[in-house]
Amino acid sequence: MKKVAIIMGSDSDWPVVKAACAQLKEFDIPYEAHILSAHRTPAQAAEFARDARRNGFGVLICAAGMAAHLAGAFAGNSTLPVIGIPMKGGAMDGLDALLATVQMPSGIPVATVALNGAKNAAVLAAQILAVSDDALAAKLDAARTKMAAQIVEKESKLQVELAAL
Ligand code: RP5
Repeated sequence: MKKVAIIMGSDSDWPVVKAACAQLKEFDIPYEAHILSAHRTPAQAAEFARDARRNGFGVLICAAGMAAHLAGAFAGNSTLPVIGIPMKGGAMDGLDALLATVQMPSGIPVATVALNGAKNAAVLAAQILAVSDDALAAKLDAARTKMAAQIVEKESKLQVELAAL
């Protein structure tokens, strides 16, 4: 199976980004996580992105806050699918990162998840890899079934509470 690369701009992103690692691990998807910065280590970030396909990666997840150019820089240096996680925080509490990540120029897409949306970034990466992996697709189906069962249980509890009012 192709690997997923999880790149974050700083170690301050890790407490949120580790949820993406946990989700990939749950699906048994091989991954690597690295700190690379579009601004502080631009050459290393560009090199990683340019070599990613050759190094066995299938999807790139990039998390960054504030002037969040990391996902865009990776997208500009690779034709692998790039998923951007805009990080909350800073003077605008993430609105700046959200816009910097999502508003990409035509032809260089970044699939942007919600602020701090690390889990969804991993699930989307899994869905991309599952296009050509039936076993992984079955795991995604099982996760959806589990989620649905949890909602059914919550609905039952709500109805019990309502009846007791
Ligand atoms: C971004 O700036 C990083 O991704 C991080 O979200 C933010 C703050 O970085 P630090 O100042 O904590 O290193 O590049």
